Order: sequence, then structure tokens, then C-alpha cells
Amino acid sequence: MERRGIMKLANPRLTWALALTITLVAVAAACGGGDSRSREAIRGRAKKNANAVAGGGAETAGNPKKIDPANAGTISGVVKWEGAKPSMETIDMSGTPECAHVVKEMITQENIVVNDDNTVRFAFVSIDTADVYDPPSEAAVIDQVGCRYVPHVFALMSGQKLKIKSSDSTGHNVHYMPFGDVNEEENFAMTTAGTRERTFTSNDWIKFKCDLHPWMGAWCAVRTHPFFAVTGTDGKFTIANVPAGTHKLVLKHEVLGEQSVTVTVEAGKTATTEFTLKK
Ligand SMILES: [Cu+2]
Repeated sequence: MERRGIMKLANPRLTWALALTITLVAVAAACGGGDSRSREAIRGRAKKNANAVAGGGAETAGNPKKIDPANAGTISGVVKWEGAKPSMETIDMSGTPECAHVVKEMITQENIVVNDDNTVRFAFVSIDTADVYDPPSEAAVIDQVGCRYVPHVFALMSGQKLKIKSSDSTGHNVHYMPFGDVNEEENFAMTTAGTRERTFTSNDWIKFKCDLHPWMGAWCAVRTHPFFAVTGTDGKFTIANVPAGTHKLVLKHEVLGEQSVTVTVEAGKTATTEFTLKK
């Protein structure tokens, strides 16, 4: 077979066709094809889908609003799962002894986590508003523990400190890639346990990954306001101090996309709602 291949290349017409094919592939790659996601590619997609960032659009600006508890209520709800439970891929660490010797239990991917009561964990829920509020003084935390990100999905406000922690003595690199236009992509090594601090300045949906351990992934939502939550092991969410009025409440899930409902909040009361996700 190999000899035939060589003979084919010796045919001038076929050689020319091969050269043309290589050129076309090279041009396609230069136009943004290929698997390596450059910052430009990420930004390009983000610009095209500017509204795809749930509750997105606003950038941090002056005159932050203040929460007025007397004119605010609560939104609470649950994210339900419909259909058969998806089984998540098992993570094989055997090729990476630095993780395998620490992580003894079998762990699985967390892309779709359906709880025992058929609710969904790691759904990000946020009201859709361009309003800007002051961030809290306490930091949000993402940790690297046993060669995985904990938590897998988290959210914080623009301007709020994010502590990027590693509890592992194993080396990781933190590579985060914003989908929005404002926050910068970054990639840095954490060779031992420690903490780095970063701050994001605009609404975003940011993918965190470790290029050394391809199963490590996390998602970070950033909002200019505090009216958001991430569902936990009961699939529930509670968003307090939401200004009275009618809001679009947007759910975003890393695999299952976005959906929204309209919720009317009355001062001093709790409005309840629910979402249903399925494959
Ligand atoms: Cu890693």
C-alpha cells in the first residue's frame, strides 16, 4: 500500500491536486478553522452571539444601584430533569500518576448532573438586567482539589475578587477563556498549592480548564448585579432582594443551553418558578 502511495505522488497531476488540497486546508485553518481556539476565535463567536450570555449585555459602569429591601422580594424555584438520567463519562486518570495516586474513588464528568430527586445541579439562573450594583467585599472561590475544579459551576459579580485556589500539590495550569468581549483570557501555572486572585469586569460566561489534565473543566458566570444563583444538590435556587417588578429569569446550562421565564416579584413576597431540562 505504501509503495502505491509513493507511486501516486510521482504522478504530476495527482501531486498538483495534493498540493492544492494542502493549500485549501491551510487557507481554511488560517480563516479560523481547526481545533485550537484562539482568543480571536473565542471573541469572534462572542461578538456574533452577544446576547447568548444569559442576562448579558451590560458592562460595569458608574453609579451603581443600591438594593432597597423594602421594595424587593425573592425568587425561588427548582430545575427539574425530564427523561432518563444521562450517564456521565468516567474520568480515567491512569495516564496521569500525579492525579491517580491522590484520587482513589471513581469520578465522573459533571457536564450534566442529575440529582437523586430528578433535579439538575449546576444550572446558572439569573435575572436579565443591565443594572450595575456594587460587588460584595468577600471573594468567590474556585478550588482545584484532587485534580478537579470545585465547584464545577460558579458565579460572581463583576468587580468581585475571585480566589483561584489549588489545594493540590500536583501542578495544574489555569486556563480561562471568556466568551465576552471585555475580560481577558489568561493561562498560568500553579505548580503547587496556593492561591491567585483575579477580578472580572463585565458580564461573562468563562470556561476554566487545565491543559495538563483534559478532564478538568469549570464554568464561571459573571454579572454586574447580584440577582443570580447556581443550583445545588437539590436543584433549587433562591435569589433574594430582587427589585419588585416583572423580570426575565434566564437559565443557562453548559450543555443544555438557555431558556427563560417571566417572573413577577412583589415586595416582601416570594415568587416561585421552575425550569425543566431534558436531553
Ligand atoms: Cu490540572
